[in-house]
Amino acid sequence: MSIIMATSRGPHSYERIKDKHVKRENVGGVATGLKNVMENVGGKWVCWGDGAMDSGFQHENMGNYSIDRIFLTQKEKRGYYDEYSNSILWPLFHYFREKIQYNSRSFTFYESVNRKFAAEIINICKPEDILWIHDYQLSLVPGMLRDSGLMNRMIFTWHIPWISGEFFSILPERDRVIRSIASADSITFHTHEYCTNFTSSYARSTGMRDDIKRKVHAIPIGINYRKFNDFRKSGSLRKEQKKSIVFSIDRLDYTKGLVKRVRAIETFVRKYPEYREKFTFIMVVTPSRANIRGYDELKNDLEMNIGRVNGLYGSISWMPIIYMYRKLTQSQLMNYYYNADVALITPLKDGLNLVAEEFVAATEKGALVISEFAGIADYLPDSIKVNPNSIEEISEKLKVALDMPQEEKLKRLKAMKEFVIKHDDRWWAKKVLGTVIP
Ligand code: GDG
Repeated sequence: MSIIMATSRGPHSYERIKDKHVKRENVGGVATGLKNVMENVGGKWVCWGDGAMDSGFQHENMGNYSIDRIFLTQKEKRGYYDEYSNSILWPLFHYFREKIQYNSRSFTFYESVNRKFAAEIINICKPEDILWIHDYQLSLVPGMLRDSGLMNRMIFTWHIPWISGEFFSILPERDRVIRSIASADSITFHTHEYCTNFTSSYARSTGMRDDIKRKVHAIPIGINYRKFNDFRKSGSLRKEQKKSIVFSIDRLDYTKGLVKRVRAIETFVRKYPEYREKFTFIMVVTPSRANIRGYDELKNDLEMNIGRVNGLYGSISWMPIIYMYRKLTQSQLMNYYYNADVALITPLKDGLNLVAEEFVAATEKGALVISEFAGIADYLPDSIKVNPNSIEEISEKLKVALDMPQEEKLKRLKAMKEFVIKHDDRWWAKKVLGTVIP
């Protein structure tokens, strides 16, 4: 058995820095998880070569698997990626109706780029290969492969939320999108709610329900727990802290609830002055989608709010918020996870949220405050759940986390770790592949 994997962005890209080719790893949890699958099972990985020097690496041999890169013009990138994927599908599938910047021209690019992916897959695949297509950028690929007559076993994995049938019906191209996805043999989501929503969206579009149900599976993506555990055992992490550390890391995105989180810190400091100088909120925001309209404004709004809170309550000896706008290395990130007392993760909507899983894996003492609208909240009943739309509630739940007796924290952490260990990246891949392998 061999796999043909298709994702919009690949496991790594090549950039030119000071006249040298530099390999840049795609550090997110999805890329790492899929890389492990490919290393173990073998096959071909079709992806967009978005690095400045990727054209020198169209076909790259990685040992047990190889990478096939597809190249896009600037116009294709804008229409397919910036516009249709990230300014229409992304806000739609996170219930941000007012952020949807619809234009029908971008769908033409989306369709033609999906066709490029499909053509490459058709070109390289053998009848026994399993095709595993990922996420909202490639929703038309399954249908295009079936239309070409390909009968291979096919899995489609959707990484973001699937919304209610009524909201999905806003999309003018809804029938094309859902019929294409439905032509895969197995469709996986992170939660049962997304499965139910998908089934009812399909029923609205086609009038049929029962034939799709058996193909749809809730299988939440897991992380490489072993990596976090080994890092922890290396012992180089511990820092003596006088103040409690509250930590968060997110890509810069309006779905992540960043401004409300900062305003919740402000409310907390105002309402509970006894906590001043006793904690620090370390907020890391990773640059993302810089070309897309609205992301710059979000950054300005966020930074103005952080400045205001620090201006109001900070002193020479204490700032409530330490803010970083940059990408951390993996070991820096692990250090923050390890040393944090509380992870404050409050997306307004999130498919799953790998950061929550990573924190649970890395910490030995921390409490997790998690938005009830992140998919992972369904699986971690021992976390402290919060409605991220309420600044008051975030501030109260932060207090609960900071005040929680050590014994209670450890008891909850043990239960959460059990989930993350059992449902790791290997479990996920095996379970997903198991939906098409008898
Ligand atoms: C999508 C869905 C779903 C982030 N900044 C740095 C860094 N990261 C890593 C984290 C984590 C990953 O990126 C982010 O994953 P999330 O799940 O939190 O969020 P999305 O990127 O929006 O992912 C989401 C996911 O797909 C999987 O299906 O859970 O709901 O939106 O792994 O650690 N890593 C390093 N430095 C950074 O600055 N090293």
